[in-house]
Amino acid sequence: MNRSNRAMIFKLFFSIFIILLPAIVFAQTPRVIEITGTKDNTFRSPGQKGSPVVKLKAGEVVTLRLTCFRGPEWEKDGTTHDLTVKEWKDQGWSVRCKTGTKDFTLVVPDKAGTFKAGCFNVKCGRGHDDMLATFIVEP
Ligand SMILES: [Cu+2]
Repeated sequence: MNRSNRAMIFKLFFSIFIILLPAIVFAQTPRVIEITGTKDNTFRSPGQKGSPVVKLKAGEVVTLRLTCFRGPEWEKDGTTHDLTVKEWKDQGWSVRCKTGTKDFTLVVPDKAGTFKAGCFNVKCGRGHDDMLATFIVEP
């Protein structure tokens, strides 16, 4: 194989790589799950009324985008709410937020089922015990 053939093959593969790059990047970008912890101590999700119900795929990587507002009570360090799934706690599904928006990259565990998420650890005042969301994990 001569030099110009090799250069052509390199150009061909490089072009294919450049064309496929957006697909590769897009496929690896986790889905964003937006949840807001409100000043009234509820969880809300865009496009939904009431307590959020979020469908997830077992094993899926997601970006949990948590936006928090300060309720009637908060912790000394400024933490306003947390979002915890008790069954998944050891896999990172217990995150805390201060006022503002924070992203968490999390892996949905493999077991299908319905799981409750709640503000279980930060005493945010009135409504705290009902500050819930539901995750439905599909196989
Ligand atoms: Cu709370």
